[in-house]
Amino acid sequence: MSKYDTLILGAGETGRSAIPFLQSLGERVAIADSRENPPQIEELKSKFPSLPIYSGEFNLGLLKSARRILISPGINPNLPIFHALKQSQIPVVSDIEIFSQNVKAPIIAVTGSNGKSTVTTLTAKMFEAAGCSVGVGGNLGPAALTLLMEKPKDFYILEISSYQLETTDSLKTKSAVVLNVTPDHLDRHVTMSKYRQLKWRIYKNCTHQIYNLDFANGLQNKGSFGYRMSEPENNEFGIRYHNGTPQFAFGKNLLFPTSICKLPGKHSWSNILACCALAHAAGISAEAMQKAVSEFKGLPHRCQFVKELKGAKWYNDSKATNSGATIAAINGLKSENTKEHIILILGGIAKEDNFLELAKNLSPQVSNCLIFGQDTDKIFNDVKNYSNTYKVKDLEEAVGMAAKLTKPGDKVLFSPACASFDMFENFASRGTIFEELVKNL
Ligand code: UMA
Ligand code: ADP
Repeated sequence: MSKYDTLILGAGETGRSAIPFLQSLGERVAIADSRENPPQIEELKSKFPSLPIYSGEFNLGLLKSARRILISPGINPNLPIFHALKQSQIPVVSDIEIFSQNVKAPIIAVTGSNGKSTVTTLTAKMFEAAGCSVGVGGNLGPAALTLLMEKPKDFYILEISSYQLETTDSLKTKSAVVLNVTPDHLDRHVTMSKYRQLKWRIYKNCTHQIYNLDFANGLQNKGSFGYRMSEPENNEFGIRYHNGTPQFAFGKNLLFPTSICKLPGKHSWSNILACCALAHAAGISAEAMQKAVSEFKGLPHRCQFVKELKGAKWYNDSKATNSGATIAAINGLKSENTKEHIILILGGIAKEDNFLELAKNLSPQVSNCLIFGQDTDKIFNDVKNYSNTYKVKDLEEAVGMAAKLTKPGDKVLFSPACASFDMFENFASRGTIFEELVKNL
């Protein structure tokens, strides 16, 4: 008999959420972290005194001592040690897999390169507006298994990453969407085709597959419901013009005017259409959708207005951790008046992304790019021919320089197109630091 029912790999949020849940099922659980001295160990020891905790490089003997392995999303399941484990038939699964095996209510699932957290949150608000109780979590936090330790809900609305989908097999959903697939996490998935295939796993065992019909790619099929940024056909959500004003619509039916949306950028309309389709598939009314959209002010660090200074508006889009998100922000903030410029601050860890597509979206509105962080040279080389481009030491220098470059009517957009871990704890602390620097100008 195996020594442990489940060995949890990774003592981060996922690992820590799994311990009490699996113990509540009566499982014999252990946790391992490949760092020599993970900072969470003391907290774990005091919270779970009898829990076996292993630290330091994973070893095959330990992995083989379990009936099942729960792998945290940040750990790559393609490491050689997991290949070596394959012969032993021990399943290596995500927290989403264990969630799926234990949940009793329907799941609505959201994945994509960008917009996941926004769509997950707004969809949940639509369900709440319709009087349903919802558990909301997954990649945006809290970790999915935390939700199963709370009072049972009518629906679970989960944001699911490609990392999680990689080790998820039995996820069964009421409705699910892949919002878009643009380059991200290629340091882990290597090719776009692998990355896309992982995202598409969300449609396996899905009652209502929702497709973004504006997103051309080879894997697209006709789903239960689609959405597009143009006139919708039957069973599609889209945009219709009525008396010259754009309205969200379902087939021929007008739902509500786009003017009730408080979020910047056309990508926000696309996100709203995705939410409507996910909610409609579960029987949520158009009234509930409208209420949620009209009240939703967006999430922090996603294209949020910070302050107006000498006629220039400053925006924090720290959550833009890939170039697709930054392109959406630029297009969303572009003004009709081409003399009103955008000064773009970006940089950090590029994750094997390139910035050639971003470069093409700079002209004519982005007058200056200020670049800082680990992959400054790579970004500089890709964008230097498309705007006035400067390398700066850090975010503080970028903010100071942007303040000198602005003229009334301009916008300063902090949309890094990169991960934050070279200089910050995470995207949220990066965004908060940006906002403080701007407020102190
Ligand atoms: N670890 C190892 N060995 C390794 C790598 C990591 O032991 O080779 C350990 C670390 O020492 C650390 C722990 O694993 O103790 C961290 O695990 P993790 O990186 O999987 O992170 P969690 O804290 O469990 O958070 C994860 C998600 N992180 C990642 O996918 C990298 C969180 O998404 C998510 O909110 C959380 O689960 C709850 O579901 C973050 C993220 O950046 C926000 N996600 C990516 C994104 O959105 O682009 C996918
Ligand atoms: P995710 O959870 O996928 O990272 P978020 O909702 O947190 O998505 O938004 C992350 C970034 O992507 C933000 O910069 C946001 O402005 C941008 N974004 C949101 N929706 C879209 C979309 N549909 N297409 C492109 N970028 C988007």
